[in-house]
Amino acid sequence: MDIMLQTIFDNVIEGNKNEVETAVRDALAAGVPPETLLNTGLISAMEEVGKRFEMGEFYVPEMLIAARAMQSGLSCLKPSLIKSGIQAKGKVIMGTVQGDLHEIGKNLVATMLEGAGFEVIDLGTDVPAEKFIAAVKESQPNLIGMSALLTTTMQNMSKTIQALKEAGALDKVKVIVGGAPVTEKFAQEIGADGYASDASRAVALAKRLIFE
Ligand code: B12
Repeated sequence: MDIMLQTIFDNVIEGNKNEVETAVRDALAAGVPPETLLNTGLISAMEEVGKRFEMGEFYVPEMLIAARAMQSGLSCLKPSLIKSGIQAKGKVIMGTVQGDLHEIGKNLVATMLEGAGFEVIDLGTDVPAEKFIAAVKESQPNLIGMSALLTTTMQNMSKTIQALKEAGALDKVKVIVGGAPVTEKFAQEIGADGYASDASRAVALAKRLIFE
């Protein structure tokens, strides 16, 4: 791995927020493509953090400080990921479902959607079905994006879709789902309109569902 990417990778794992910010800025200035920084530097570091947690080498506090470092790296990268001057093409409501506090993937999907010209309304994490329903009524989006990172909270995607249907909130709105444990098969089973495994596929999916 390139030395700059290695520096980002190592500092995310160690949770060194300031070092991550500096390294991301330096790498951008040196002309490293933002997508490479994102995938090889930031995202792969979070994967390593997950592995260490699974092996019992990392606990929640380590995971949390690594996540903070990743988030600040992501904010430095955001302007480069978002290409300015693109007109909004559609409105998307994003949220992590009830019981789930993981937000990095959801934020990344939101950033990439913004970059592609969508208006994104971010409901945050631990979002109950009622909040999704209220937001649909208030903002009339084209699409809802739900994220879940825990096998336990995945089930709340199904409950939320059910509740949205019962409230008549899905008549004109489509739902896409994602998050590490979510699969295409699961998405179909719970009646979602689409699934994507990463943020750039999420953008392609959103475009397809809204404009085709
Ligand atoms: C960081 C992290 C945390 C942080 C989150 C901080 C934050 N602000 O987000 C903290 C410390 C809070 C945390 C807590 C917990 N965590 Co945690 N966490 C992680 C970790 C290491 C990384 C997740 C991440 O950010 N990945 C990087 C992003 C970019 O990837 P992503 O989220 O998958 O998103 C991408 C795609 O999935 C997709 N996507 C995501 N959302 C959406 C939405 C749509 C619509 C679409 C289309 C696509 C899409 O696109 C994204 C971009 O490419 C994972 C390990 C892992 N490898 O996933 C564990 C992990 C998810 N956590 C786990 C666990 C167990 C927990 C805790 C229960 C630990 C505990 N004992 O307390 C708690 C639960 C708290 C809660 N109620 O939510 C387990 C889950 C196991 C399971 N099968 O359910 C994992 C897998 C770790 C492990 N290997 O055991 N965690």
